Amino acid sequence: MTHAADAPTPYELAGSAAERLAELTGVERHDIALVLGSGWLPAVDALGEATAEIDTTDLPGFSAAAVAGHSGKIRSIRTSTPDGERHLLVFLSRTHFYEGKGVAAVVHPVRTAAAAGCSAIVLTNGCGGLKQGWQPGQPVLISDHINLTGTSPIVGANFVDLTDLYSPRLRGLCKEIDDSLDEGVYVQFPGPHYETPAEVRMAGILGGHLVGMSTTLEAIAAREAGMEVLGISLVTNLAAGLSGEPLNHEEVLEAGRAAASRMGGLLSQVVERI
Ligand code: 8IG
Repeated sequence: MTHAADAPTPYELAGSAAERLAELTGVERHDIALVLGSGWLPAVDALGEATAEIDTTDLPGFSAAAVAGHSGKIRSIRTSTPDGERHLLVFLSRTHFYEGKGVAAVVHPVRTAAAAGCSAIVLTNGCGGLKQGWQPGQPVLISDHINLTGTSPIVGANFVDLTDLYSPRLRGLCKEIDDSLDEGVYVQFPGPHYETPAEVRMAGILGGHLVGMSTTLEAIAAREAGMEVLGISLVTNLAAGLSGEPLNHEEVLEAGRAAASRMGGLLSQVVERI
């Protein structure tokens, strides 16, 4: 996208959102951001004491949330760690690529988090799983991604390196907390329809293990902004064609409710150690 001479750049818009965020939350700088995907909302209460909750639409550049089970809210949470107090910035929903609002809208929360001071971001999602033996309700660490959206959040000749995009250090911390955690390559399809069984087979042949509709563009924007990225998928369903059952959004929400305490425990412990 190009910008009219008088329109703010995406970075300026994120800077304005971060300023307003500081005013509305009373928190000058946040430390770690989390984006909660499908099925992750029930885990949020484990993170700590909410000191403020605001509507995304109160900040410049955000538009309203569109999916059931997602709420357009941002929570500021205070936690204490052995190293002192931390301020978490938790997005209870995200803007998806399939909403058609443009890539800049998809990554605006990430850029706002960076402008608000966050040096790390935890991107979570609900997704379909391809690996034999994975069960609905199982969290999987994202080791790498394949971006099938055909686009990038970065504009212009900025050749951002994506080697080790999903921080090996942060994945290691998660495995110290729970050594049963598996890893996988996340494949982002544009959506909003789920894959056909043939597309799921394709994703597997390409080296993918998880299929979803989010995360990769946000991770790229986070890397561009210099943040450390942790990606965690909740396998809410077996990918299309693997279970013999059709996919539905209700099973996604149910998998989240069932796995909430495991995911809440994982998130709160890893955030404490980041
Ligand atoms: I939750 O099976 C959830 N989101 N593309 N495929 C894709 N997105 C998803 C899926 C899935 N499950």
